[in-house]
Amino acid sequence: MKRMLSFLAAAALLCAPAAVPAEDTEEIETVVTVVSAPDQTQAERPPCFPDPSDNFIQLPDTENYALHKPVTAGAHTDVYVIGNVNDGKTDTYWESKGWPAEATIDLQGTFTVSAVAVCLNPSSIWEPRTQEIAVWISADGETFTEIVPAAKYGFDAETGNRIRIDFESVDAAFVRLVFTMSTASRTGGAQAAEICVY
Ligand SMILES: [Ca+2]
Repeated sequence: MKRMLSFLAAAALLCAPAAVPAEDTEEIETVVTVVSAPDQTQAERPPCFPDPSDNFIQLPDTENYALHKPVTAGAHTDVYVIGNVNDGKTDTYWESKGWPAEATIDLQGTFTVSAVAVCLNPSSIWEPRTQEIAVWISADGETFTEIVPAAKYGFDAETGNRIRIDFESVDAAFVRLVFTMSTASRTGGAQAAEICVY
């Protein structure tokens, strides 16, 4: 019993808050140092980290004559209407229903053009694929002339999921891209997030 009492006494001592003599407490001054950070308006990358966009197919930095212009095509799949193809956003796209798939852009004026670009969503969830494309032009929207015969172009997120077709400068009021094939597994038609004309 005596042993039990001493054990309880020891336990009570251990659990009791330590008494701090009043004269030992002293206010500790809080020191705050404010360090101003340099202004940063965009993400910065250390030079030793490669920028994935360094591998992207470069597009002309001149005006894209196709942007927001009237565009027509045949049947489309689901909600993927042709108007998505020149709204300036790579997260909206056109998907044709079947082949061949023609997208005709009315440039609303005659322009000297020398390149077109076809872009998909740059995200790597878009599987690499090959699409076969020809380029036609017209002065009046009725008579079209083929200026670049059908050829196969590889789309890959590694290179920006876009392709560029350059050709001899020519005056055009309408530009038509004719898609005749795609190797993408989950589509029965052409796909393009943006068609650009330079
Ligand atoms: Ca788009």
